[in-house]
Amino acid sequence: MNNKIKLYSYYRSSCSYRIRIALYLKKIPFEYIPVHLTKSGGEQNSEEYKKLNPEAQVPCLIHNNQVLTQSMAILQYLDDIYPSPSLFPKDKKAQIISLCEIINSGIQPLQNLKVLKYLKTSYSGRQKEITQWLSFWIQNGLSSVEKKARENKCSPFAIGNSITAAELFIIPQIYNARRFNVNMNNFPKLLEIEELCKHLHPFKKAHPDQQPDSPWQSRKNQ
Ligand SMILES: N[C@@H](CCC(=O)N[C@@H](CS)C(=O)NCC(=O)O)C(=O)O
Repeated sequence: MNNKIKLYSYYRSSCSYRIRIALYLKKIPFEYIPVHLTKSGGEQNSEEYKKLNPEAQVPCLIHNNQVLTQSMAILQYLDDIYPSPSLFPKDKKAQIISLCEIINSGIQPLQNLKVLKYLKTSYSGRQKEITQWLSFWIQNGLSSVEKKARENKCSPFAIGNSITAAELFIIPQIYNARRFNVNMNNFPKLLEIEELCKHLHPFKKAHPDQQPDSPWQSRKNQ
């Protein structure tokens, strides 16, 4: 039986980015399967993909004939089967999940492609206003994340003394915040976390520009 993990991902998807960082951090080999979220109405909406993941979203991870969706569940699964390094150290688990959820359920759903598409159609494509609206909500959520992370005064990390799932949510969210013109200078602790992570191999490898389906990669290969 082939036990190699398969990850259905899109280079710019922040939820897939979380899983990629975890896989590189834990040194878990995996096969990357791109799902283009915008081409021809979005490959996530194809009947074939929906047979695999009826939620019509990425990430989707296959392991040992199990189909796993929802990045938080996938991260916990990976942490169970490959405990080191731990993404959810037991003594800080609730705090870590609490921070992650500000992004996972408070910010990311609003920046999702299908939500933006809906706003564009319903509000006659007023892109500038839509970006402003989104940028407001991203800043609102990031302010709470910044406050929580600042409570961790004795370490440059968000919670505790090492990288945890918190950084796996923060870094992709910063990437998306920039796409939507959020001024990150309002979040000094988050910038400090970014500076620290951007030099680390798992974060570099998981970056959207490094993915096989990124336009940067196809240009490089031309
Ligand atoms: N709560 C889910 C959200 C997944 C999600 O929203 N994925 C986005 C990309 S980051 C997606 O596939 N969007 C497709 C669409 O909006 O049509 C998770 O954490 O995995």
